[in-house]
This record gives sequence, structure tokens and C-alpha cells, in this order.
Amino acid sequence: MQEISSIVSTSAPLLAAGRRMRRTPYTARVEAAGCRVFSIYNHMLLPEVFRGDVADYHHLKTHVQVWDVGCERQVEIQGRDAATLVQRMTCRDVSRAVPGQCLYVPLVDEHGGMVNDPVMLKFSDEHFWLSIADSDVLLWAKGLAAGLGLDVECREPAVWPLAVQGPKAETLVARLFGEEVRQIRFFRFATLAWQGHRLTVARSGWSKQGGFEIYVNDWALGERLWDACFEAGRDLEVGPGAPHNTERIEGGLLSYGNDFDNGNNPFEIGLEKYVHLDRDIDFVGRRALAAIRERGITRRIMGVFLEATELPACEQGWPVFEEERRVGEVTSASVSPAFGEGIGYAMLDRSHWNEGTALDVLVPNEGRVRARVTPLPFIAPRPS
Ligand code: THG
Repeated sequence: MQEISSIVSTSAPLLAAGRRMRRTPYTARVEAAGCRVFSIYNHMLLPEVFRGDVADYHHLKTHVQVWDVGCERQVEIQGRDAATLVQRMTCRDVSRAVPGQCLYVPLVDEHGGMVNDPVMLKFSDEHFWLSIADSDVLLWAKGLAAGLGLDVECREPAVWPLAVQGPKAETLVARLFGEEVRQIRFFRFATLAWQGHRLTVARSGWSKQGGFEIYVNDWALGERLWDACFEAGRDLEVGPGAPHNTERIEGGLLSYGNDFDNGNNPFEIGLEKYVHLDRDIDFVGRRALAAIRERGITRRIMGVFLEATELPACEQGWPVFEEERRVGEVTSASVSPAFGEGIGYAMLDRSHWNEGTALDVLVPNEGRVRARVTPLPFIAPRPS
């Protein structure tokens, strides 16, 4: 229990069950597999810890894990104006996407503030999914469609992604869906048969260990597919897992609600390469982002190394100082076994965002921790 106490305090009250804390088709299996900590994401249960924080990390980087990411809800946009609405919602040019392609698309509001950062799946010019992070995108999409008078239908389909992540993920998924999964390139998807059902299988997922996401479209299939993964992967040491805070920080993946929210623009969070102001596209917030680009940003997210061998969960932002002057805030942090010290993200004022800048971070129960600024990601991606 030592490790769990670093995530939530041992005296924390329990989370009440109820329909607002939606279960997924996999929740019963996740509980049986020994899930010790849940979070809530898109009003749905998201498992976080199984063996323990550090053991889960090493298992993910060595073997293969099955993740209940049913909370990655799909916002389905269908109809004659579907492509128009999706483009209105994102500052990234989606016009060249082809059917079978995924795109990471920052969604912005009229002030250029981040609404969400989903993965878009394009099925056709008239059919898209936005696989969303933790904010209520469906209502924003419906509001825009109504306000703009677009010919689209927006809904949340009965789809619950199951992720298979880790170095042995391809071997496992090929055993279930056949050798053709090996042909699926990064951020592409195919519709493949499994026990008479046609499922969308994408090479994607919220880790840098490689893997797939299976978009399960039938509640009753959930436990069967979960069980099939474990039967097919026994010799691969398959195990239950979940998106891992340390591994995703190492890889530079950002978390909506933790590292940024509606108060941040895409430039501040390092997503400038997805802001296509030089393309002839029409999106909400275009003028605002153009003005921000013109003005320049005053803060941005950077990596920080933290001289610590133990860190609590970052429940609130940790203030960052240079001597007595407050210059930013740590948004996520964790001790990395790969680096043997703390790593994290910090939103830093322009005066202190340069690589190598020495800072202090005020960590609850630890006091002042020495930190230094570093570019992201901490671990460069392997060529895929
Ligand atoms: N998969 C699916 N849905 C999701 C997530 C996911 N919804 C919630 C959340 N994760 C959305 N956020 C991200 C953030 C980063 C990535 C995916 C989803 C990601 N980025 C790659 C990178 O940064 O290297 C690739 C970006 C690109 O090349 O376009 O994978 O994980 N279904």
C-alpha cells in the first residue's frame, strides 16, 4: 500500500458508485484483475494502478498491457457537413486526411483556448470520430453545429476503446486479429474481423511503447475480448495496465485538465506545429490565435528535472520560484526510474523558460526542491 498512498492519501474517502460514475464493459474484469486505484475521466471509470506504480511502469516497458480506456469517448460527427464542422473545431488542417487515418487535433474556442486534444479518426468525408480527452466536447460540437446551421448529426456512440500497449503489443494483437495488423502504420486504422464482429483497430495509444487501440462497439464483446487478450498473451506475460503517469511524462504526452486546460492556447503547450494559420482553412479561434502569434506568448510548458527520489502526486500545481520570485507552476511530475530523479512539466514565464535555468519548486511535504529546465520530450521517440 506504500505506493498507493503516494497517489491518494490513505484516509481519502471512497468514491461513491452510481450512474454518473459510468462503468465500462471491462470494469468488472479490471476489478477482478486487482485494480487498486481508479480515476474519473469523461464521467467514466479509468483504472490507474494495478501492481503498484513502479511495477506497472516496468511491466509496460518490458511486456504488454491491456488497458481499459473505455473513457476515451467518441464524439461521432456524421453528415454532409461533417468535414466542415471538424475543421471549424480544430486549428490543424484536416483537409488532407484520408479515410483510415488518425490525426491528433487540438480543439480551440473563440479565444484560442484549448477545448480538448482528441485523436480524430476519419472514416469518410461524411463520417468522423473525435476520440476525446477529459472535457465535454459533444456539447460544444452540437452547439457549433446548431449555431452554424450545419447538416450534421453529433452523438456519443456505444464504443469503448481497449488499448494494448507495450513492446509485445503487435505480437498479441496479431494473434487476435491476424497478420494484417502488422501492416497498419502509426496513426492509421483498419476494420478487422474478430469472432464475427467488425472492429476498428488503430496503431495508436497513450504510451510511447507502441501498440494498438481496439474500438469495441458492442458492450457484450468487452469481457470476451479482454479474456481473449489474456489467453492469447500468457507466454508474453500480458497483464492489466493503464496509462502511466511516469512513462507518459518521459514521452512528452500532455494531459488535458492536468497540464493544460481552456485557459491555455496551443502555443503555450508546445502544439504550435498543429496551428495551421498559414493554410486556407476556417476554424473557430483563428483570429485569436493569429493575434496571439503576432503578440508572442508570455509563458510555455517545458520539462523540468527535479532533484528528488520521492514525490507526491501533483494534486495542485506546485509553485515554481527563482529565489523569492514566482515564475511558474509544475503541472505534472513523477520520479522516473529511467533518470533516477524527478521529471515533470512546468508552465514557465518567458524570463525562465530557457534550457538549463535553475529553479526551486515548492513540493507539498518535501519543501523546496531544486529543478532545472529541459526541453521536451525527456525520451526521444524511436523511429516507427
Ligand atoms: N487515444 C485515443 N483517444 C484519446 C487518447 C489516446 N483521447 C484522449 C487522449 N488520449 C487525447 N490526447 C492525446 C495526446 C497525444 C496523443 C494521442 C492522444 C499522441 N500523440 C503522438 C505524439 O505526440 O507523438 C502523435 C501525434 C501525431 O503524430 O499526430 O499519440 O491516446 N483513441
